[in-house]
Amino acid sequence: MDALVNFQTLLLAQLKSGDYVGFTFFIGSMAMAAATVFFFFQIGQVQGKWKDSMLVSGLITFIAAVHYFYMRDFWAENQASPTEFRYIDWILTVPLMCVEFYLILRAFGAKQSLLWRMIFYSVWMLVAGYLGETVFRDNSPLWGFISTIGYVGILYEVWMGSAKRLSSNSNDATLQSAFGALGWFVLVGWAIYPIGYMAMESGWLSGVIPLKSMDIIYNIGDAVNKIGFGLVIYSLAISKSDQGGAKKAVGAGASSAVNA
Ligand SMILES: *C/C=C(C)/C=C/C=C(C)/C=C/C1=C(C)CCCC1(C)C
Repeated sequence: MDALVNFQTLLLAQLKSGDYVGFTFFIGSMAMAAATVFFFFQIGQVQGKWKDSMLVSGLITFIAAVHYFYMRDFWAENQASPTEFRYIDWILTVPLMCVEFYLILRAFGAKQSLLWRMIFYSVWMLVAGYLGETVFRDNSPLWGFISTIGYVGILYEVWMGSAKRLSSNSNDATLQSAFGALGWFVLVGWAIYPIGYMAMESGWLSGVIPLKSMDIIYNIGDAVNKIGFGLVIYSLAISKSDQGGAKKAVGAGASSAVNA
């Protein structure tokens, strides 16, 4: 009985009407759940190694969906930012996005050192951001700056560093256009987060955009970046699988022609 009651408070903490921040948590949890179902089902539609890429896309939105259910509840009960859940989510999902880069570039010679560098930059970025939002809030601009160094490291790899070189040298137009789209997600989509960070109380933008907008901005960022990123991977995986299928069909046609 107790467990049942707890379960109800977990899922049913009420959002009050007019609680727009709360609604974006709710929409976020549903969008992430729906995207997860989609990505997992599509694993069956793609071939070979592309199944790994689709699995990782689904894991990213799955982890986010679970966190969004908790965050919605936390917000409904406390009307305060669920900072811990937020950063636990990010520290799991951002490295998985680095894994996506590694997986699509592996066939073109990506080394594990690239993966670990990108993961190191993201952990750096997120730990510094967390400290700036919690323990050292009075110094949030300084910690935001330290965090940005990690962000710039990721940008460097994707726009100029070895990830970029592998993509440019790949001679594969489909890969290059997907890689380019992912690069824009990292440059523009991820830039949403520092804006949310600066909207926090005492942050640089707190007078400019309304208080309480921090979570709305983070929620929009997550939906755009996690689902959008996954969709780019999906379309790459699908077109690669189709190309593979087409080649096989041509090959089969050729051999039956030979047989005939
Ligand atoms: C799915 C979640 C994603 C893609 C989260 C990305 C988060 C960031 C790019 C956060 C960046 C930050 C800075 C660059 C400076 C201020 C502190 C952060 C952590 C908000």
